[in-house]
Amino acid sequence: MRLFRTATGRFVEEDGHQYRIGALTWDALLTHENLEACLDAIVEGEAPTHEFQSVPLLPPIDGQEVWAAGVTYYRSRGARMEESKDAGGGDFYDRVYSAERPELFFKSTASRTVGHGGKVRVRKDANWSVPEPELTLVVNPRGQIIGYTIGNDMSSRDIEGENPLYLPQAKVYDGSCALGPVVTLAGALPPREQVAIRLTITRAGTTVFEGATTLAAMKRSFEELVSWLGRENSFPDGVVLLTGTGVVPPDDFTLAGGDEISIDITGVGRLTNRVA
Ligand code: DO4
Ligand code: MG
Repeated sequence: MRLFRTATGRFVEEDGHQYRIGALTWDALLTHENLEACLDAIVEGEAPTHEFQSVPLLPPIDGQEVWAAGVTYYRSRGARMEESKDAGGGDFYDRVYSAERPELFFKSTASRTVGHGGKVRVRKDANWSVPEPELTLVVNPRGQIIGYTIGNDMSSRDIEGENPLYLPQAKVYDGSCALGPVVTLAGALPPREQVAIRLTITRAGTTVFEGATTLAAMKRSFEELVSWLGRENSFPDGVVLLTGTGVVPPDDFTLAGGDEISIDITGVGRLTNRVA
């Protein structure tokens, strides 16, 4: 089952048919006591709709905060250590990779986040910018993972590399996050070792970077990340959590205006955005 948030309302999809969710807002769905039963009742009680076809998709968040985990893959640890070695920051990334407490940071709000087909941005005061393709957990206020979507944690590597204390500026700015296209409900995601995450960047029709990993390479469990995030923090409307990147373009790569970024995740779909 998949959930869609669109410009004309919310839809649930089952077996290739879409059904309009009339009465419930996005926040009501994400905080629902029994989301699966509620969606089953809609699928069984309503006729499928065709009005869904050409409706623009919105990012799958409304009142939810967006958080992110970092250095959850060995590849990310190595890339951060390299980019911050001149600033003496390398050791911190090595330590957080194997520490019990994960790196968790506030990433975005709904107003800074774009959906499938929206434009992401690079900072004007950065000269080394990359996308980060990340499986993203959709979590209800009770800390239960109710679904999965795709996240792009846009990052300014020169700013974060200059000083780890600049992380919020490297990570949080207008257009710094893309989410979507849909939410695949929990239970519909294949086993971790079968879930591939692929990043493709094209410039003027030519592929300039392609790379992939699988969830099997992630060091931490989803439950572990959610449990740390929920320590001393409550999320009345639920929260979405990007789980870190295992795909990093080479150090001489930086995004340019007009680049097209596509992220494919097995069982979730493809999120595509252009750089403004
Ligand atoms: O520690 C810096 C950010 C790490 C990150 O965003 C990632 O590993 O995905
Ligand atoms: Mg990241």
